[in-house]
Amino acid sequence: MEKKRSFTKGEQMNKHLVDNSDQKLTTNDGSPIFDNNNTLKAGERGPSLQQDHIYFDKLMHFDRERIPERVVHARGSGAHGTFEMKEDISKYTCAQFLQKGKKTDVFVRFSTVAGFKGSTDLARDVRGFSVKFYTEDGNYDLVGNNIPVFFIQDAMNFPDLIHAVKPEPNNEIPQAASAHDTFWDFISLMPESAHMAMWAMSDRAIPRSLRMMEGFGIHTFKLLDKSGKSTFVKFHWKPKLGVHSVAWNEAQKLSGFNSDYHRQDLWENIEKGNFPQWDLGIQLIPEEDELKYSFDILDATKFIPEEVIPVQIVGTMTLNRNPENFFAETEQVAFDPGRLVPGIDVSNDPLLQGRIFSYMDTQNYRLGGPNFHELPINKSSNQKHNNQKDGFSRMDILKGEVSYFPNSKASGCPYQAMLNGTEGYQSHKEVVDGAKVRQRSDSFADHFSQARLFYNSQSQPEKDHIVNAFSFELSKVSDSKIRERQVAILNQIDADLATKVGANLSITPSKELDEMTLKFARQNHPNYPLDKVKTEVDKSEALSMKVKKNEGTIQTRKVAFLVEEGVSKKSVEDMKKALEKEGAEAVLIGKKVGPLTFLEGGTVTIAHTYLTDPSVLYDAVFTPNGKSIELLKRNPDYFEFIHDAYKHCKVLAFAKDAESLLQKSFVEKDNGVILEKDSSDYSSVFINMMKQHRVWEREAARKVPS
Ligand code: HDD
Repeated sequence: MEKKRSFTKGEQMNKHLVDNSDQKLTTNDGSPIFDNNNTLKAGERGPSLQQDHIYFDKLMHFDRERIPERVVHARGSGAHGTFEMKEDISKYTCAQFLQKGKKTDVFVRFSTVAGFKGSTDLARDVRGFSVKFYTEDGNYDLVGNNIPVFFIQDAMNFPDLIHAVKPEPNNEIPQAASAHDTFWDFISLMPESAHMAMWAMSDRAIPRSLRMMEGFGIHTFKLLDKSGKSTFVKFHWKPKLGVHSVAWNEAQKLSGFNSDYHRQDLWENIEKGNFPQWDLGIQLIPEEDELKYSFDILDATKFIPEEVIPVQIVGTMTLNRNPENFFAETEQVAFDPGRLVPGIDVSNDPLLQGRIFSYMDTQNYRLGGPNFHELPINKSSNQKHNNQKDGFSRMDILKGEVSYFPNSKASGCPYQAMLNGTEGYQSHKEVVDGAKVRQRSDSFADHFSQARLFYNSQSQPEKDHIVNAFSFELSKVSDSKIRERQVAILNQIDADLATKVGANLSITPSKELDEMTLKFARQNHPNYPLDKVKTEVDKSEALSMKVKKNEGTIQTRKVAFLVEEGVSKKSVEDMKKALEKEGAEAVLIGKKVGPLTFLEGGTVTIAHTYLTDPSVLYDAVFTPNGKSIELLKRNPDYFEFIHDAYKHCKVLAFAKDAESLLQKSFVEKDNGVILEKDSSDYSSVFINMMKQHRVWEREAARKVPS
């Protein structure tokens, strides 16, 4: 039987759209409302009446508007898009949506982990990266993060990890931050989290944009071919715009100036047609190689270096449509790593196995019962058919008297695939043989080699940022024992790292792990620490975010043009044209909103000012020529703007007349300060420097904190 999708996800959802334009106001039951301002009263000044069904209808709904926020990943932003499979991997999987040329609708939700629903986007935190594929065989959810490893190895520890990182239970402080005692208490007692802690303290945890972060399925999954043969697989999402971060000082300021920074950036770019794209990459591990590596592929605190198994790019995802309604779509979307389709199965990773229960359970609670999969955003784009019925808020109307199987009264329908000679979902027929134990495999006992590999693979500025991040976080820990315990863990990873962090905390790193850390580790591995493991590689280039020479793009980057009355139109236009040719955007920032007159005559409307738009909202800064320079000289906001940009290692360009402004500032000439007088084509020099993302050398040379 040919499988056909009857409609795309978008068309399916459009059937639920409600458009209020030109419509009469009604109650929830459609009864027209005469007056939406006044409750029903006994006389103009009299008491309200019990029979005011219109008021009750309105308030009853309002009183129940909130649903429980997600217990983790509460803060999120979503978008619709398409995934297109470009390579042939039919040898490994029969998953329909992974067949070459297939296009599949997707919904993606990005999130932070620890903060509440209304918390800042710029927290130092892991980012969630969840993709729901609406495939012809039902929904497949890839619920990953922007970091390829996790804090813990077994799902049993998950509630403890989350309790430790969330605000402390007595005073509910701090919000969306891991810099507090309980988090580091837990981490310093769980050496298995050392590797992930390194990633969380790296710039990966403060992305420049949701569009500029990688995604990882993290766990090892299984691809299954038609005959049931399994191949282990790791999934990667590689952003076309590169992987970029902000500076920590910038992140803190952004949280104040625009705590919706990432959400707005995603929304605005999709509205502008700058559709973000990621390539899907896979690492394949033949079944027979399961035990070949220095790490256990079932251990979610480990990744597979790309030098050991290359990432093959097989498809591309494009996000091209914003949700119509945040609550209906982004809030109600229900992800679950257990939503699997034929051709994909889970591995025995104990973290993944535990997730299968938790997501389904939490959606049932959060979305009020077992029919959450009938909500438009969660509904599969192929119609579901089964004998499940009833439950809160059931929307599907099951026809006929039959809701059981087997039956003869409905000719056995809905029938099992096998009865029709076709294949439905098949689990991998793995042979399992083992005693029932609550135990951790010693193949999970190496906690530091990959943390070291990660650190060794970072560029110097990235290493410095990791030192700064640990120093910041541990300085906020009040219990000195916890600080010492964590520095002892860092010493197992890298002595220089531990010494530098220790120096900022007045701690001499201990050579040995703390007794309490050892005690907890020995609960899982009685002979802990075990022999040191030799990793396959000492360094992996893919782990660094450093932009390679002659690579990088400035597409969708925002450049602030600092202008005043009398600015040269030519100077503005020339630079703007050069930037737009590369896909960047020029934004004029003035003292006040409204018209501004050019040197050459004519006006431009200023929509952004120093009041609303600080430097942290922009990737680079340009000061054009014109009479404006004299006014800028007397404007302290101008200097604050360029000083902040300079401090955050951004590229600054100055047209000829504007160079005189430098004398009044603390900006010193370096590779990232571009002067018109130095080059006949200074816009190209500016653009090329911007492609490097930041001038991180400035931190070391100038001692500017970022
Ligand atoms: Fe989880 C949400 C990612 C381990 C239990 N998780 C959630 C979301 C993401 C992740 C991206 C947000 C989904 C959305 O956008 O709606 N979680 C991960 C990753 C993990 C991981 C990458 C490890 C590799 N999670 C994990 C474990 C458990 C959970 C071990 C429990 C045993 N996660 C949940 C949850 C959440 C959730 C409680 C909260 C809201 C939700 O599920 O929908 O079930």
